[in-house]
Amino acid sequence: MSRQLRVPDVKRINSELFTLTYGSLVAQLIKDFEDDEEVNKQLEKMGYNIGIRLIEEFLARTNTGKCQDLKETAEVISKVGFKMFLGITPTVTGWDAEGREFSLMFDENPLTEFVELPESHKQLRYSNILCGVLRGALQMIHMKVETEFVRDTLRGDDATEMRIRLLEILQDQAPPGED
Ligand code: MYR
Repeated sequence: MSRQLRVPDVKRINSELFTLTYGSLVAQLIKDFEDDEEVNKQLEKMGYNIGIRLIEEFLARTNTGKCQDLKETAEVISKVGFKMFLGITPTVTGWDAEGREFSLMFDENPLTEFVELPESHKQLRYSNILCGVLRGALQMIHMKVETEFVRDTLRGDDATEMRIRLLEILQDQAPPGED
């Protein structure tokens, strides 16, 4: 009788572990702060502190040169940044007339697999850590941005959309850490 060797799908297991780990982080914050708005802030702040470090790895691993404009930056964020760190490629869309604002549309989001938000947490911006990561990473390349999930299927919206607004191009200065 031949024995079948089953090779575990390590990628899938890692991804599930990642999702569950993030879920427990959010659950712990909810327990600690008992207020969705405060949890949203904490997630964003954590993301920011990750982003200001993660950009170094991103630039080192990708050899990305300076982008010509925000449109190019947006494409790099989606096709290289998100692809590299989360294995997804959100769609860049929704540009304003001045080319200073755009949206990332998430058809998939590894953070929210298996997640359902209870009615009592409808104000929770569950994936807000991603807003912070992007704000921190862009701050390090001198772009001060505002980032926000304006729609989220987890909250019952028809799509998941992060809006990114360029506020200012910064002069050379040390990035403020947020603790
Ligand atoms: C430049 O103009 O200096 C290069 C611009 C590259 C910006 C790329 C930012 C990557 C952010 C990664 C986000 C990943 C979120 C999980």
